[in-house]
Amino acid sequence: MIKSQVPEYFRKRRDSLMKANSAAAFILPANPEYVRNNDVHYPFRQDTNLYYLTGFDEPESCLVLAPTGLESPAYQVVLFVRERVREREIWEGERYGVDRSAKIFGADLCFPIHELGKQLPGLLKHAESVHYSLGRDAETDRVVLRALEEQRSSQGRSGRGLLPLLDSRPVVGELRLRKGPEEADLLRRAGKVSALAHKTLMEQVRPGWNEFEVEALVNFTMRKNGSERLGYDSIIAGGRNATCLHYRANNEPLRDGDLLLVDAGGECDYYTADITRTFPVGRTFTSEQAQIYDIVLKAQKECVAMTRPGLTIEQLYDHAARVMMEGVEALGLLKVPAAKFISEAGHKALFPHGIGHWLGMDVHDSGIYKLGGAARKLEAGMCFTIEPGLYFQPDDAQWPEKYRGIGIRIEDDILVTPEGCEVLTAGAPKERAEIEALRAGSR
Ligand SMILES: [Mn+2]
Repeated sequence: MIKSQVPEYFRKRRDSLMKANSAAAFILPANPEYVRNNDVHYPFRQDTNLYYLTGFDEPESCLVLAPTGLESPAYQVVLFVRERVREREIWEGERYGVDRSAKIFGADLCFPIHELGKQLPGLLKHAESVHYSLGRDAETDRVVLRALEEQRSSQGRSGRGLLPLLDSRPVVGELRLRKGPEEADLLRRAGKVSALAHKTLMEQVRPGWNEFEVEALVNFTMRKNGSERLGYDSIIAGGRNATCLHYRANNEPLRDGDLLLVDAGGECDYYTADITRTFPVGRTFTSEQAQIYDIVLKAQKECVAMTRPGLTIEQLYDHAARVMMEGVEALGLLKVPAAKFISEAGHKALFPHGIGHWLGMDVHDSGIYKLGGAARKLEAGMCFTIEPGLYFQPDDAQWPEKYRGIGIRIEDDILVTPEGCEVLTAGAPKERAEIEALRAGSR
C-alpha cells in the first residue's frame, strides 16, 4: 500500500540523530532481498534503522543523511529509491518512485538507487566521519568504499586519508533504546494483539492438535487483529519440546497431561511484542507442573513489581535466579543451599538464559546493555522483557524423573515509566487459576 504521508516523528528522529552527530554522514541502505529459489523471495522487511528514520518500506533503497557545512539546514536528507517502471509495477506492485518519495518522506533530494555511487562522494563533502555498517551486503560495501576513496582523492593534494568509517548501529541504537510516546503506543498495540492471540490459544487448543495448528491459529489471530507480521518465528513447544529454548520444528502432536509453551509476538507498524505463556494441553496442571509453574510465576511477578528507573536488568536476573532456586530448594531438589548452587552456576542447568532483553522494532532490540562494564540503569521510556523460566532437561539425571521434561517460561513486555513500569502484555492470562478456568471452558 502506498502511503500518502508519514508522521512528523520520523523527521524529529533524523533531527535528534544529526544533532547528536553533527559532523557525521549516515548511509543506511535497505535490507537486501534474499532469493529463496528461482523467482521466489523470502518475505521482505525493511532495515529497521532505515524505517525508524523515514517510514520508507521499499527494497533497493538507501537513506543518506549528509552534513551541509551550513548553520541551517545543518544536514540534507537524501533518498535513493527504485524508479517507477511500468513493466515491473505490473508484476510487483506500485512503487513510490523518485518524485513521490521526496515529497512523502520529506527528502531534500531523491535519486534513482543506481546513482548512489555517483552521488555519494559529493554528499560526503562536509562530513568528518561516515556511519555505515560494513559487512551486510558486499555490493553496497563496494559502492561505499569506492565513494570514500573518490571523496578522498577529490580533496586534491591535502594529505588527507579516507574519512573515518564507523558502524551506524550503536549510534542509531542508542536513540531507539528510549521510546517516544508514539513508539509506546505502537508497542502497546502490539502487546494487546499478541496477548489476545495467547488468550485465544488458551480458549481453543485441544489435546490431539498438532503444534503447527497452534502456530496457524497464532498467525490468524495476530493478522486478524491488525498485526502485519510476526516479530519472530513462533515457538510452539508441547511437552519436553519446551526444554529446547529456541525450538522451531513446531510439528508434533499435543498430548493431554503435557504442558504447551508458546513464545509468539506480532508486529504493529514495525514494533513487536514478545510474549511467552505456558499452559496445560488438557484442563489442569499436574501437581509437579503446578509446583514449577508457581515458582516461575512468583519470580516473574516479583521482578515486574521491582521494575523502576535506576534498577538494572542484572539486578532483576539475580532476583529471579534466587527466587527460583529457593523454590526448587523448597521442593527438596537441591543437594546444596540455593545460594551456593547459584554461586557455583549450578542454576544454569535449570535457568540457562537471561532475564530479558531490550524490545522495540526488533524483538532483541538495539541498545547497549553495559556502560563502561557496569549494567545499565533503567530509564523511563526503555522497553524490555521479563521472562524467567525453568527447564528440566529430559536426560538430566540430577532431577527426579517426574520433573524431567518440564519446561516453563512466563514472559511479559515492560515499559519503564517515571514511577515504575507498565506491563504491555497484561491481556495474556498468567495466573494458574485463570488459565485453568479458560482451559475448562475450552471444550
Ligand atoms: Mn523474549
